[in-house]
Amino acid sequence: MRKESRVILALDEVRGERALWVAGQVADLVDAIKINWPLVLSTSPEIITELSKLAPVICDFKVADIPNTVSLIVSQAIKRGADGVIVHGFTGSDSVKAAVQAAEGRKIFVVTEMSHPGGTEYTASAAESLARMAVDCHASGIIAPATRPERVAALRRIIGDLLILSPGVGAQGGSASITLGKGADYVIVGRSIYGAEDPREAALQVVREIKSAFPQR
Ligand code: NUP
Repeated sequence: MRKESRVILALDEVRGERALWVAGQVADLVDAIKINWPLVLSTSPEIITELSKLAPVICDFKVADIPNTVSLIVSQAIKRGADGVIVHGFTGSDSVKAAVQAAEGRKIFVVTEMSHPGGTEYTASAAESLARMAVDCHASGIIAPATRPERVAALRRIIGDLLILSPGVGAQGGSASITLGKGADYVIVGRSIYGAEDPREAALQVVREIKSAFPQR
């Protein structure tokens, strides 16, 4: 995965043709494209392979299951061309280890505190243990909330140099530059890019905001 713009597009567009068009518009501006169930269910798993021709693809399947099932899901995503898969950690370390093993060197990201308001109800209190577990299981990184940048900073202190991918920028109210300033490696941006009339211009706005906050990067 590149580390240039620090922006990952969350492509939750359910119209397959428009999704591919948006991906084509911004592929050179973003470091990866993250897809989730809405796009896969409205098109087909083949979309993973299609998009992987344009940019590294992260499958945000939030896998939460027993180790055997986790392993089967991760293997299928990797076989189709995914560069990474997002899994839940509350299932326990055996499930997360199964994901890391099935990824065969591709990336596994563990969800810690979720970015939406409900994320404070259950995930916030478990987030630090989940982050520690991600380190112990040799995950590539964690998902942490751009909507609560101070939590990104706290989780960064726990995970050392693992990657932090932070959703919640734009539509959910988070700021790209503040989140990166608190220690995230990448921000994940969905609706405010793919939902814009001109997705390339919307992506450029985020890229410019980051560049002006960190001109030396
Ligand atoms: O805690 C999380 N919050 C979150 O929004 C974990 C996630 N994986 N996401 C995903 O990031 C969410 O499912 C969506 O695909 C994307 C954010 O999109 P948007 O709010 O920028 O449209």
